[in-house]
Amino acid sequence: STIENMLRKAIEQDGFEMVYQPIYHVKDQQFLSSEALVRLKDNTTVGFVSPEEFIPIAENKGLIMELGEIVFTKVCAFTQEQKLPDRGIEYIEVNLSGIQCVHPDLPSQLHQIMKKYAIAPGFINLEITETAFVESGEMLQENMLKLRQMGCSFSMDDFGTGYSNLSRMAEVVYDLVKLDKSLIWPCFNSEMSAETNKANAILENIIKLLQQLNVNIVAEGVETEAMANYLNDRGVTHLQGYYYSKPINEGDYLDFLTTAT
Ligand code: G
Ligand code: G
Ligand code: MN
Ligand code: NA
Repeated sequence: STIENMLRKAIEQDGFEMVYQPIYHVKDQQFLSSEALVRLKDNTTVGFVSPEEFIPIAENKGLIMELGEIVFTKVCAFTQEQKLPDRGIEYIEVNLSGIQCVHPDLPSQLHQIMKKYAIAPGFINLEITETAFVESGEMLQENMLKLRQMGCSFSMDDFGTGYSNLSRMAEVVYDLVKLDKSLIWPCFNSEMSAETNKANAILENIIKLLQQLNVNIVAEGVETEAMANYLNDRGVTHLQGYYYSKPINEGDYLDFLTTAT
């Protein structure tokens, strides 16, 4: 496909760029973390191809480990060059796809890159989708254990979208759960319907459940002040979304950090 060709070319010719979406820490009232998201430059349109399109192709064509290496190297190089920990940033969240999570080379790949750029593993939070957590077997457990022993932390991403296998919530270890926007947005329909009321009941009780599991919660897709207030009132600890900032390039992220708060 054309996307496959673009991917292969980008892997050879440094055709990727990372963007960062700041995450608001309610208790500290500051943007102490961010999510790193990869962008594939599209030279034909001056725009970008969405990762929703090219990540699945990278996975199917056996390119995802190479892409993951590029992504992680960019995050670590940026962190070192710009001394993000000295700017108060506590950690950066990096997405891992299902195939990366269960690849036997993952822990050593990440370890080598962190070592090369002198990044403390505690600075790295790995986002694994709910579905991968639930489907995965021993390889994921082994990889996570190794990475956790190094000092990395974990987020369960897209919570509420896959098979929320609640019985496994007790077995797997994670530091943060990211509430998907599809759990949040239906609570903010303009007309108050029975559906809105149910969506509210679901969200409120999921928040309570996660609080009882003693896990921090990141709400995704926070687009309005009303959403931010609602989540804040219910004790959600971390807020992420366009209300605060879109994912922004390195330069804009540095500007954001100096002007925000
Ligand atoms: O904002 P955005 O369109 O970037 O994200 C779309 C999807 O692509 C998200 O679900 C996200 O998990 C995935 N994604 C974005 N960046 C990366 C990355 O660096 N690695 C992997 N594996 N997935 C990513
Ligand atoms: O699957 P994951 O949670 O990693 O993907 C994050 C995706 O959500 C990215 O595509 C990112 O650009 C997008 N995103 C982040 N904040 C918002 C928001 O407030 N509104 C919308 N519509 N998308 C958002
Ligand atoms: Mn994510
Ligand atoms: Na994701």
